[in-house]
Amino acid sequence: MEIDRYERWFMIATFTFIIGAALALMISVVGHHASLAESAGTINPEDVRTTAPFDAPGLHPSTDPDHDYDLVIIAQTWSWTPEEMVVPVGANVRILATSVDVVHGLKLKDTNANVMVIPGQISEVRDVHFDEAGTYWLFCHEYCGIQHHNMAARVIAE
Ligand SMILES: [Cu+2]
Repeated sequence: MEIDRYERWFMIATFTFIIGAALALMISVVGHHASLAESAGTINPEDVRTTAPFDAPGLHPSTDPDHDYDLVIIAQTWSWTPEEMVVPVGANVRILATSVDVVHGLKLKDTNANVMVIPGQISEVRDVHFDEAGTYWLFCHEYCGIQHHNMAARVIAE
């Protein structure tokens, strides 16, 4: 069977791209510990501020044996509570987040934390590491209204 030269190159390029994408996915999962967020339960959005652990947002010793700390975060239009958090460098942190109003998105720059924050749901991100001292910006990545672009907080590793 005769295959046209350009068609052959196109097939090779397509095959190479697919293999490359599969390799990139494997490197993300194995090398960088990328994983889907796990369901950590439900919560009544109206009772968030009086329900543990969200009645005390911020950094606490973890209740999970695999983690050093729990970072408890509440999302609301258009801010995060707390707006500034301090974590020890090198700590293995579990993030627990929920929303009291609309759907938000939690993206902690330079970490693996990237999760939807949905009213009624508790979002959990496991194995968040702060290997270098500095400021890690926390952004909302789900459009949530006119001040969405100002919805930021920071985690300071020191
Ligand atoms: Cu937003």
